[in-house]
Amino acid sequence: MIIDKAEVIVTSPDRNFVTLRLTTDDGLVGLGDATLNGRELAVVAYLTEHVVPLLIGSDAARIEDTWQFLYRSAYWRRGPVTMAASAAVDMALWDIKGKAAGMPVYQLLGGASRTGLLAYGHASGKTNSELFDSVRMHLEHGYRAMRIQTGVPGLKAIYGIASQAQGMADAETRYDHEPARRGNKPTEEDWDTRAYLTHLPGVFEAVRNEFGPDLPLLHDGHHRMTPIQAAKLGKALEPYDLFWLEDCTPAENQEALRLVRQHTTTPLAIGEIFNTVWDFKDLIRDQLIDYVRGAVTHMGGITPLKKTLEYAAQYQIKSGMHGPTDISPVGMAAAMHLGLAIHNFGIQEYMPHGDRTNRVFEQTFTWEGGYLHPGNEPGLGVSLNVDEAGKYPYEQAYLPYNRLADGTVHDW
Ligand code: GCO
Ligand code: MG
Repeated sequence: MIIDKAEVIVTSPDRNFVTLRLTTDDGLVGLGDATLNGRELAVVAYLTEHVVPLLIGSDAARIEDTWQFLYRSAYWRRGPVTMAASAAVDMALWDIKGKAAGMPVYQLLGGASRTGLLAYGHASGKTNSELFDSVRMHLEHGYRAMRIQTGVPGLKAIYGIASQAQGMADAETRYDHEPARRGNKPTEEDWDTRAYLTHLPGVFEAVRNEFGPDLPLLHDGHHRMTPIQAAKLGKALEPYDLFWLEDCTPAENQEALRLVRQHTTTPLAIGEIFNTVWDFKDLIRDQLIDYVRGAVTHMGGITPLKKTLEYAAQYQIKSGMHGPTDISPVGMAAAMHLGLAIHNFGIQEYMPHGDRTNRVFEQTFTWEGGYLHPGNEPGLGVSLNVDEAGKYPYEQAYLPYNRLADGTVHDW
C-alpha cells in the first residue's frame, strides 16, 4: 500500500470543492475533503506544493504516523489552511484502510454505537410566515430537529436566511444552503445587534406556539455578539428550551463563554472555525460548552477530531459536527462514520447538497426518519466521478461580510 499518485481536484458543481485523491500501488483509491470556503486555492497550493511531494512513495497504512509527520514536520502548526490539507490526507488514508480491510470506516473506528445519526436542518425565513413554511418543509423532508434563523426588521440581508426573499429563488443556490457568492469581492451585509436581540425571542415564542414543545430547536449566533449580549440572549431564550445556542460570541475569545455560562442554562455549542484540540481544551476542561462543533475537514481529519471528542466525552460534552454545504460529501461521510462510532454523539448538521454535487460525488449514505447513516461500503462510501467534476471548473467566490450602520466592519 504505497502511495503512487496524489491528485488535488478542484470542482465547482454548486460551489467550489477541493478534493485530494490518493491512489496506492495496489490500486486502492482514497478521497479527502480539503474545502475551505472562500479560500479554496490556498489549500490547493499547500497540498500541491508542500504535501503531495511528501506523500508519494510513503506507506498508506500509516495513518497516525502520517498525521504526526505532517503536523510536526511543518514546524508552523495549526491554522485553517494547514489543517484542511492534513484533514484531506487523513480522510483519504482512512478511506484506503477501509477498502483494504473490506470494511466501512466506522467499523475501523470501533464499530457502530447507534443505528443512525440524528440530524438537524436549516429552517429560515425573513418573516415568521416564511420561517413556518420552511419548518414545515423540513418536517416533510423528515427532519426531527431544526436550526431556526430569522430576518430582523430593518436589516436587508443577514446570515442564514433563505434567499427567496432576496430574489434568488433557484433552489440549488438558496442562500441558506450557500452563502458564498461567486464573484471577485465579498458582498456587504448589514448588522444591528440590538435589533436582533429585541426580535429573536419573539420569533422563538412564535415557533414554539406553532410547532409545540417537542421539536428540538437550535440557533446560530455566528460570532456576532459580545459576551454580555450573548448572556442576555441565552437567558431570554431559556423559556423556549433550545437544543443549543451556537457561536454566540467570537470564537477566539474562549473566556467569553465563561461569562455567558454564568448567566444562562441554554446549552452552548462552538467550534466550526476551530482547528485543533487546543482551541477546545479550556472550553472542555472547564465545561463551558455542551457541544463540539468541529468539522472533520477543518480539524485536521478523523484522527485528531476523534481524540478531541473522546476528551470531551470525559466531561459529558457531545459532538455536533459542522455539516453545511461547504463540507463536501467526502467530509460529510467522514463525519458520519466518526459520529456513528463515538459514544458521545450529540447531533449532526445536515444540509443536502445540490443535484450537480451529488452527480460529481457518488455516495452511499442514507437519510431515513430524520437519521443519517454512512452506508456499509468499504471505506468512506464516496467516489468521485471525474468526468462530471471536469465539467465545473473553479469559480472565485467569497463569503459576505457585515458593516454596522456607521460603516464599522462587524463579525458576519
Ligand atoms: C453552520 C455555519 C455555516 C458557515 C459556513 C461558512 O453553522 O453551518 O455557521 O453556515 O457560515 O460554513 O463557510
Ligand atoms: Mg455555524
